[in-house]
Amino acid sequence: MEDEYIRKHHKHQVRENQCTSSLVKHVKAPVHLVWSLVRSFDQPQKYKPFVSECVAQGNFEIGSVREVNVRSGLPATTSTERLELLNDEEHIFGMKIVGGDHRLKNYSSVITVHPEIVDGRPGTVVIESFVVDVPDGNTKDETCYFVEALIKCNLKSLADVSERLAV
Ligand code: A9S
Repeated sequence: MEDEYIRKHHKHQVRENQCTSSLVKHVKAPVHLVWSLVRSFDQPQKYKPFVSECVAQGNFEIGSVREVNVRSGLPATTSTERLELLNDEEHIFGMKIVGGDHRLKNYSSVITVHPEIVDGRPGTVVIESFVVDVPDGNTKDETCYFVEALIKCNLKSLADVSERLAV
């Protein structure tokens, strides 16, 4: 079932020096609640554990830019990110990282959320895909592993926050 969504919404143009992957997370909370967290371009810290604060210009138009400050202990302190997609009908969120003191060049990600029924209760399937340059000195596998680990943390936290709100 998710494969259909991945084929439809998570196709990225991947160049030779880039890596791409997609991750799926099943959340025991209704889709409107999960979407309300995912779509908050100006407040990624609502669920992203590595974000300490965020300042966003513009109000959710495509092209709006946010300055993300990242918690200490990570290989970065800031990330400048641009809103690429925000579709409240189909629940599609897309962003590109356009700056920052980190090594993720040409990073682009798409998150889609889809309703599902789990044990007779409203649930949500979250799919997140990305494409990013492989930094000099790293392999595709290392880069994919690094980014997938971070996204897994983000999706775990999104599920925890959503399920806590859904009680
Ligand atoms: O925030 C996201 O949606 C995804 C990622 C991969 C963000 C990664 C990150 O914020 C760190 C967690 C600080 C790791 C950036 C931009 C660079 C890193 O090296």
